[in-house]
Amino acid sequence: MLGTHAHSSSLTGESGLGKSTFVNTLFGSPIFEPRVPKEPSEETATEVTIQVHSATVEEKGVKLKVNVLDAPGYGDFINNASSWKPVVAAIDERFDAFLEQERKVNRKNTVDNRIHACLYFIAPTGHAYVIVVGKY
Ligand SMILES: Nc1nc2c(ncn2[C@@H]2O[C@H](COP(=O)(O)OP(=O)(O)O)[C@@H](O)[C@H]2O)c(=O)[nH]1
Ligand SMILES: [Mg+2]
Repeated sequence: MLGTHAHSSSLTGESGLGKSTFVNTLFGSPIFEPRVPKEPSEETATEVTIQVHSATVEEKGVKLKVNVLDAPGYGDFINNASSWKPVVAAIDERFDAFLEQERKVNRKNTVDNRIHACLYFIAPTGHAYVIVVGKY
């Protein structure tokens, strides 16, 4: 083993666009569990939450810790004007946490949880890209 590297991504887009499937295929690892249909009586979320899915993938002796931030609920409501806020907050928080560690005298055990890549999925249906984030 040559050491463990970490990579964090943020995954954003409406439900059912294939985000989880894409990430599982990209890393060749079941980072996201297969989708389980909801019971009709099950309560649906009323706000966007951030869920972190992690896995360690290994290729030719190099281990990579993959963290994927999912934002279930993004763009799924009638009013999606604030859907972007938890996503941006999660990116900012991780950046701030890294900066805080960089300011310390001892930076030996620095953990880098910053988001390295943001993937935004656009629905292939409809006539145009509906801007959820663009107005702010
Ligand atoms: N036809 C087709 N179906 C896909 C593709 N990617 C995902 N799916 C299906 O679309 C559904 C939603 O996928 P999922 O990855 O859970 O979407 P998410 O809600 O954006 O994470 C699942 O039933 C997948 O099997 C694709 O490239 N083509
Ligand atoms: Mg998903």
